[in-house]
Amino acid sequence: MNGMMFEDNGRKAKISRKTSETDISIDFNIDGKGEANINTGIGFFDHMLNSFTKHGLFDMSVKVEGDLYVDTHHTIEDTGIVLGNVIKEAIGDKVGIKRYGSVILPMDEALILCSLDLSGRPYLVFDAEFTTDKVGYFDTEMVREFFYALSYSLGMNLHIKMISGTNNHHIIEGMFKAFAKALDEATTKDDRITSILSTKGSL
Ligand SMILES: [Mn+2]
Repeated sequence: MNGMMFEDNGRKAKISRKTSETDISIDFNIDGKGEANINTGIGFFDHMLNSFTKHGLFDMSVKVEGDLYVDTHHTIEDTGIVLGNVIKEAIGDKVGIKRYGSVILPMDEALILCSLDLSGRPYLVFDAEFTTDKVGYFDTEMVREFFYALSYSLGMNLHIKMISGTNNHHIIEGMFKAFAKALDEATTKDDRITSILSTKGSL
C-alpha cells in the first residue's frame, strides 16, 4: 500500500444543470433510507418525487427553479433529464447489480406494471391514458415526457403500463412507486454476480 487513504463514496452522485429555462440540482443516493427533500415548485410533482424516493429506499434532494410562468413543461422534462443523469452516475460501472427490475403495484383501483432494464440502451414504452388534463398544477401529459427524458438520460429500457385505474392521482402515483420499486430491484447487488450481467461483458 502506498499510504493513500481511499474513501468509498458509495453509490451517490450530485448534478447541477442550469439553462435559460431551468436551474436544477439533484443529490441522489441509491443506498439510502427513503429520505427526501424535494422542491420543484409544483406540489403534485414534489409529492411524486417524494413517493419515488421513499418507496425506492433512496435518499434524494431536488431543487428546481423552472420557468413556471410559461408552463410546467420545461421544469418536469428537465428534472427527468437531470434525474436520469444523476442516477446513471450513482450506479457507476454496474458491476454486481441485478440489472432488471419488474413490479406490478396496486394503488387502490389502479394497477401499474413497471419493468425496466439498465441496459445502456434507452427505450420507453408507455401505455396509459389519463382522463383529466391536470392533477393539481401538474399536467398529466407530462408524465410520459418525464419518463421519456429519464429513460434516455439514464440509458434505460423502461416499460410502464396501466393495467387498470380510474383516478388520475392514483394512476400517476402508482407509476412513480412502481418505477421506484423496479429501479430499487435493478440496482440491488447480488453476490452471485461478480462482474457485469451481460454476455457482452458491458452495458
Ligand atoms: Mn397521493
